[in-house]
Amino acid sequence: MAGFRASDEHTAAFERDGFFVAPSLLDSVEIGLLADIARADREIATEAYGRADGEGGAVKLLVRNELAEDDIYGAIVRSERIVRTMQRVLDDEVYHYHNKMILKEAKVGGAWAWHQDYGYWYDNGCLLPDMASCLIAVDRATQENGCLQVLAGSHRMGRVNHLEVGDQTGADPERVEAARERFELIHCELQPGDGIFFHANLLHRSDQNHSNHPRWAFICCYNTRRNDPYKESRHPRYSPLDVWPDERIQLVGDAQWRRMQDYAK
Ligand SMILES: O=C(O)CCC(=O)C(=O)O
Repeated sequence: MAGFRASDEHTAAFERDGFFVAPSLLDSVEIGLLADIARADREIATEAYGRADGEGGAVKLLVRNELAEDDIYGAIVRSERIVRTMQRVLDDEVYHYHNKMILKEAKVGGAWAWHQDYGYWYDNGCLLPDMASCLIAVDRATQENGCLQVLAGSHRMGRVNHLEVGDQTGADPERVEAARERFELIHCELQPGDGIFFHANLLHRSDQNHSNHPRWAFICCYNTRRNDPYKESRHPRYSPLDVWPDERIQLVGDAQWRRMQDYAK
């Protein structure tokens, strides 16, 4: 679905369920480039860090606040198909809040505790939960390798208190237990390139990966202009986001991959 654009049905699903899946958000060439580049990316290999999951494992990730002009990550974050969709579902101009690569490795990949992203971002000076993320499956995501799980409609609960779970911050377990009785649990099984757009108050989690298959995902997080944080924090305040044509994902990705191969010679 190169050139994906959100429809009224997508907007309605986002309002009702707090998320929707966009199959083939990145086409096979684009996701192939992202997977090759990310797996050969020295910064990811050396800088990704672990956070204990409270279940004896650790999640591994690399968060980036800055966007480069010449890499595939920046081209995806700026792509019209994602930015225009975010603007539509959040009903405002959006800017890049940060992006992250989730490295859920085969056999050892850690779990994510139930949480809302706004549970983390609330303390960053964001007054409104008018924020959202787009998760793109780098690898096939299944129940076996710890795909994303969501409680459909739980974003309407508003912000839930968050407490420490291992090195992570998790939503109040009593509230989560009650929410599980009322909101449908969906396992978001995805093919490489599929995307999920989800609201910052949607409760979500994922299991440890005991399978032989890695489950990496790239997540682009956006804030709205009207929700410019009132104070400095670890993620940026508003600055205009340059929106790029969708075709630049492949153009920039191809060039980056060629540079990486030349460098490796
Ligand atoms: O990839 C996952 O399983 C979840 C990641 C997540 O929830 C997050 O980064 O906030």
